[in-house]
Order: sequence, then C-alpha cells, then structure tokens
Amino acid sequence: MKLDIRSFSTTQDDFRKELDALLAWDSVSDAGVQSSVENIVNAVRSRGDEALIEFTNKFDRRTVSVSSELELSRDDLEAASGRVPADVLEALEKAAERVRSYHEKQMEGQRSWQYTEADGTMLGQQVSPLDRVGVYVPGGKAAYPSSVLMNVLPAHVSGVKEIIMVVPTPDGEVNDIVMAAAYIAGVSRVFTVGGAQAVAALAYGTETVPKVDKIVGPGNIYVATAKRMVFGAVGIDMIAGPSEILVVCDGKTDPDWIAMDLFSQAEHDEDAQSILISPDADFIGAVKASMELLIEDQSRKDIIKASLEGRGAFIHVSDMNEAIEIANIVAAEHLELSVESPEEWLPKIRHAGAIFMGRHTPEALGDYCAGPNHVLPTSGTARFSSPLGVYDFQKRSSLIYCSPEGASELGKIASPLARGESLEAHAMSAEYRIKG
Ligand code: HSO
Ligand code: ZN
Repeated sequence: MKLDIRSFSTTQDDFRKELDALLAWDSVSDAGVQSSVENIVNAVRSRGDEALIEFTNKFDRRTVSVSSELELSRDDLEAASGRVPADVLEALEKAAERVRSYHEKQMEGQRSWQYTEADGTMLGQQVSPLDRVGVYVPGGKAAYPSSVLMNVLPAHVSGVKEIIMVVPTPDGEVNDIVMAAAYIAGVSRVFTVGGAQAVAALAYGTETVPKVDKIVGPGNIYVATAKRMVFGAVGIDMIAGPSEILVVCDGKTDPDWIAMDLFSQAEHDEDAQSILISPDADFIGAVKASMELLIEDQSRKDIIKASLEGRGAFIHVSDMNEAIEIANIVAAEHLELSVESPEEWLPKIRHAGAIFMGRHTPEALGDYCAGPNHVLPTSGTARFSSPLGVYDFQKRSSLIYCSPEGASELGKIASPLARGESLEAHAMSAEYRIKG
C-alpha cells in the first residue's frame, strides 16, 4: 500500500517552518462539549447518585435503578480474572511486578528529611501520601488494562490507602482483562460509571461514590473537559494529547523493526504521531519501503495509514548532533535512540517523556512491562513535565521547629520585614519571642 508521508530535510530553507507545522497540535476545546459537561458536573454535584444513575443509564444504555448496582465487588473482579486466558493473566502479573519494583525504587527520591541550624532551629520536609485517589479508566476503544496497572500501581506504592476506579460499561459489558488488572493492582473499589458524570462523582462525592483528593487517568474529550473543570476542588494529572514516538536511527537497525516501532504508536489513533529522524537518506527510503509492505497485514491498517499520512514524518538530518537537537525541540513522549551507543547521546537529551536506548528497546516494551510508567507527557509538554510517578500521589509538608534562641534570632529578622509590610500582628508575634 502506498503511503503518502511527509518528508523533509534540515537542508531546506523552510525547515523550521515545516517542523513547526508538523508539531502543531491544538488541544481540543469545544464550546458545545464545554456546556454539556458543565450541566453534567453541576447536576451530579447537586443531585448526587440520582443524577449519576440518570446519566449512566442514558450514556451507557444501562438500566440501573439503585446505586449499589454501580459498584463491583472484589469477588466480581476475581471472577473476571478467572475468565481471562491464563497466558494473559500471567503476563499481567509479571508486568505488575516490574512496574511495582520500578516505582518502589522511585520512592527513594521521596524521603522526608530534617536538619538542624546552628541556633538549634530544626528544619525539614515531611512526605505524605494522598488519602484517596480516583483512577479513570476509559471503556471504549482505548480500554487498556496496561493503563490500569500504570495508574494504580504508583498510587499504591506511594502509600495511598484508598484507590477508587471508575470505568464505564456500555450496555453493561465488563472488560474482563481490565478488571483482572484492577484486581492485580489492588484497587480498593470499582464503580461502573464513566464520562463527565464519573469525574464529577469523584470530585464532589455522591451518596455512593466517595470524594477523592486527586483524579488520574486518560479519557475522551468529555472526561478531559470535566477534569479541567473540577481542578481546584481536587488535583488532576496531566491532560494527555495523542500518543507520539520519535525514532532517531543511525541507519543501522533493521528497517522492518523501525517500521513496526513507528506503526506501534500510529495504531493508537488517527491523531497519533510517528516521526523518524536519520542522517541516512537511503535508510529512510528502506524504512518507507518496509512500511508500505508491512502495513498490508496490519489489523489496524486504516488507523495506521491515517495517522502516518496525517501527522507522521521522515526527517533527514546531516548528522547525529543535528538529530538530537531536533529531538530536543520535539520533546517527544517517547524517544527511541536506535543507535550503536545510546549512552553517548543521553547527556545531550534534555526533553523527552521516556528514552528508549538502543536497537533492542522498542517502545512497546515500555508500554507494557519494562517497569517505568507509560503515562507520559505529550505534545511537547516533556519540556516541563515528567512521567506519572509516585511523586504524583504524595505531597510535602515543610517542618520548622524553633529553639528559644532560634526564635529570638529569627524574630529579629522577621520583625522589621513585617513592619515593612505594615503587618503589625506578624511583627509582634515575632517580637514576643525575642529574648532580653
Ligand atoms: N503508548 C501508550 C500506552 C499504551 N500502549 C497502552 C499500549 N497500551 C501511551 O502513549
Ligand atoms: Zn502504546
């Protein structure tokens, strides 16, 4: 199948214009969606379960009459796990183990600490987990059990006591693998609700769904809009854009491997972005030829074609340094360094959600089971944000203990500053502690 994928080179005069056009992505916002989400959120906030049931019956074509029907028990999850093929169940368990260990390692960076100043003042930082977290799991075409593991396990490892999962079950159909993942990851409670109504229920609480402190997990435009709307009442994670992969290859990896790595993102959806950068023009041609052959047998070839032709690209560069420079501009969600010595280039990479090093490290392994989280910053947001991790489920409190001498010394500094701000009570509060 011929693939019409845009292709350009850093030697072109308008290269930067081409690159900017390629990377342009407007996070969707729609006035119609906005107002209907507002109605749903307000209704659930004021009428609780009654509204939640109404919307669930309407949007998911269900016939729920009492709120208890919205919850699945631990037994339900266990039963669902029992219906999952043994090899899939075992793979889920192994993946969970790897992801858990990685996030346990991440906890090392989350320590509380204290130190004492010469005047006897103790200062520090105390880290605590959030009490209760909501995980949104989509129900439709993007229902990924792997995402259940990736969202729930870091929350668990970070010490969150209660993890509430919401997942829509259109027509009452439960996805067994998703439930098995929830069971393995140790979700506390599962409610079969979705959309903006589920987000509102988690944010404000209903008679049945407990109010959480933070909502994480991907969702469609209704879910994303609702998450933005409730932010402030609760914390939220990032608002994810379409998936992306940027492969930087020196031209010496099997073109079929690279073709499939590019497909692996493209198959997520039509808006996904797959880009190949290489200093070897012949290699780019070989990858394109591989893609045109391999796509024929892909079950999601229509999505792959639409994604590649809409947002994919081949970029020819003069050398690896230039490739890395562009990788830093793209700030991709996933960056594959398909080169001989990836560690040599690593210090030069400043912006990427996850870096896959070497020819034998396809993104797909990171998506499922390598260990690091697959919830990553998209659309260039890797310039300022990080993968989902244990730190997203914890927060820090500052600690200050003053000895009498310390209070006296600090009081002498605070007092004039407070008076400079015309805050007399502040000044006096500090001055009371000054000795002599
Ligand atoms: N690549 C996706 C995650 C995923 N892949 C889930 C397969 N399943 C995030 O960009
Ligand atoms: Zn993926």
